[in-house]
Amino acid sequence: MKDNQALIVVDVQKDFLETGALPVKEGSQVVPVINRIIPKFKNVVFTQDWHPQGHISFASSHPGIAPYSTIDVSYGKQVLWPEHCVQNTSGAEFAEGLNTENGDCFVKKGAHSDIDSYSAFLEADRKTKTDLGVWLRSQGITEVFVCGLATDFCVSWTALDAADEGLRVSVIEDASRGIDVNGSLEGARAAWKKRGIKRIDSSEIN
Ligand code: VGL
Ligand code: ZN
Repeated sequence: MKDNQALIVVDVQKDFLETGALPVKEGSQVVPVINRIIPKFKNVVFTQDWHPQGHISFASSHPGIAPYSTIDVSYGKQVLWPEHCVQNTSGAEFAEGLNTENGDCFVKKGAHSDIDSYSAFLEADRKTKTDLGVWLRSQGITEVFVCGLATDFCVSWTALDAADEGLRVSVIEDASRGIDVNGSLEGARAAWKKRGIKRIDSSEIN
């Protein structure tokens, strides 16, 4: 455990588990892996996707357009999803059994109706910042380990923005699972490589 390292656990919420509204294959399998590594970190961050009803990322907000298709919005391309992680619903709660008790920082994102936010640092307009960057700096953190759901969306965007913040970044792949829509998983891994983001297994954390 090093004082300058943090674990960032991204969106391990009921709606992203196998039985959730936006199911991620094998999603629940990340829970025991994450619980095992939490005690190895002095600083642990938990994020939650936290959307208002009628959110721009919901297919139901765009009549006639099917879930998992992509549309153009003011800030670029937006994949449309089934309604998920609506604020204060059970689907937005952390997965059963995830040890969030000793979390040091909790970040809710995607709460603006007209902007999505995959990243825990910066919303999809690439302007609206969360408090996470400031918090990490205030704790003297220079290296982060990112895991959770989904590998190719919120985990990936969070890892890339962490690199932009000047942090050393690793994605813990066995503590993450992906959605893999239209080559998104392969695209994410290619982007990490370009940015010097490492792919590791939880067994490499000691
Ligand atoms: C996520 C799609 C939509 C994620 C969130 O947590 O990866 N994916 N909202
Ligand atoms: Zn979302």
